[in-house]
Amino acid sequence: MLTIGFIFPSSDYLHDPFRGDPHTHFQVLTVIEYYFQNKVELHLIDLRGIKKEFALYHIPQCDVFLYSAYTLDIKEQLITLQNLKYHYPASKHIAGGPHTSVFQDECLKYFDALILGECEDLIVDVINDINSLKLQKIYRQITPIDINKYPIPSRRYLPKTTIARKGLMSLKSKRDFDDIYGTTVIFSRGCPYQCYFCAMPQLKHLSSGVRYRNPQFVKNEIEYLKHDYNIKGINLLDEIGIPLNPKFATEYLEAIGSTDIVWRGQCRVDGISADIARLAGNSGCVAMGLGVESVSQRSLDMINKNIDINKAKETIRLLKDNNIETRIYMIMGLPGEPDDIVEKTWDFIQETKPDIVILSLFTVRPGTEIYDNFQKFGIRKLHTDWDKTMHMYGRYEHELPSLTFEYEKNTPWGRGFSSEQILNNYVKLQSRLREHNLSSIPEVANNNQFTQVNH
Ligand code: B12
Repeated sequence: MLTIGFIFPSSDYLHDPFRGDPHTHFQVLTVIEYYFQNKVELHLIDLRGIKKEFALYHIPQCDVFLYSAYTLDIKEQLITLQNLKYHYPASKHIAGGPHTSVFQDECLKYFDALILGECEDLIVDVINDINSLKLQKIYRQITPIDINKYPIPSRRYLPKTTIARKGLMSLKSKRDFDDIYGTTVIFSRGCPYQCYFCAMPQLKHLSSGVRYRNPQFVKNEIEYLKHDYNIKGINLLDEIGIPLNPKFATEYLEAIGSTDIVWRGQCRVDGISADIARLAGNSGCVAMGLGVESVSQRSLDMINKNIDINKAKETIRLLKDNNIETRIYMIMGLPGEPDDIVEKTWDFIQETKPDIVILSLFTVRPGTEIYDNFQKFGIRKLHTDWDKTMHMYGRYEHELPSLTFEYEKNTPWGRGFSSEQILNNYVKLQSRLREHNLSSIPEVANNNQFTQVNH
């Protein structure tokens, strides 16, 4: 029998790594089990909360180790891999995920094989090739798979206590959901947009467009979570939580609504009409995060966000009108920002009155258009210390933000901000948000109920 262990890294840069769940792992392990049943023994090796120096002591011996490589974790993942190779020299180490797609040659120096793109079909070849000692270096899926064809991603690879958690559904305005058990779900793959600051477009060479689970699948997965885990609330991790096509969005929201659950999610500002906002509220949506990103239309245009700032204002109002707690995601340090970005952002916040503002620092990640062509965006220099590509600060009491890039003095839009100025703007705005009880960052370390899973 082949023993396979899928590693989830410590994620120690997160204030609470249990705000999210390892969905890639649930999906991949479920698919392997679906094909190979009792011919494999599967482990989800969850290293969250474990100090990096002790992680190795928690990893069982396996024939094959799997890794989903994210840029922020790559250093830790490679240290784990090297330690495991030392102890289990015959073991095979296979990686997929965003970082491997961007740095294929580099990753092949360490991993025995890479899976690029979706793996539901390829994983069968990979395991068969391991069994017949014919493992190849690269497996690539270039056509999108049908995500409704496979079983519901099973949560049984982790303890029940890890899946059903309190605090995930907490709201700012009322305490009604503090004590209910919640978990996270993801019902879609991909995104049809090409935002220049987002790592997705590069991955889209491998699978384009956005695909959702069908409404019946969505309903079945929620019923499974209710039945097996006593889940009463869910947090949708999809990038576009409400599908953009109004007809499909209606069926989709009705499916969620029919399960009588409360839910929260995140979405673009442009998919929300008055009807959709009403339907979302009626289907149990209690909170929504909106990717506003910037109040500067020039910055929005430069990052190819494809939204009009006036639509952002309208969407905030539509959600609030339907009693949906509205959180907005904002970024400081984007190309194209005017000198008075802090004041302009503050004016926008006062005008639109979101419930919470989740403020991040701009981070240039590999796999993005800005990373590939940074000069076009007025950037003089990029740093490649991947450990520093965390975009939220202030969750640890004494943490000092830093940037991974520097603008030119003279940029295509005029004078570029120095790194110091950007950090000052960020800290100034963050402090003002805190003073007005609008920040997602808790004042007191243990009061973390509003902290988000951030992207
Ligand atoms: C849900 C999600 C999360 C979840 C779950 C992550 C997980 N590891 O399962 C949580 C909330 C935990 C999370 C956290 C973070 N995330 Co996230 N996340 C996503 C999101 C929205 C969907 C990923 C997902 O689960 N999809 C569903 C699964 C089934 O699909 P999949 O991941 O694409 O995997 C399929 C294939 O790619 C392949 N595959 C992938 N890896 C592997 C590995 C092996 C061995 C095999 C065989 C196959 C395989 O098989 C799967 C089935 O086909 C993506 C954006 C996106 N839409 O892809 C961002 C994204 C992956 N996240 C990102 C980031 C930056 C983070 C954080 C670092 C954010 C932060 N600072 O807090 C943390 C990292 C935490 C961690 N250590 O994992 C970036 C990664 C960029 C990069 N270059 O690394 C993305 C691309 C968002 C973005 N637009 O920038 N994330």
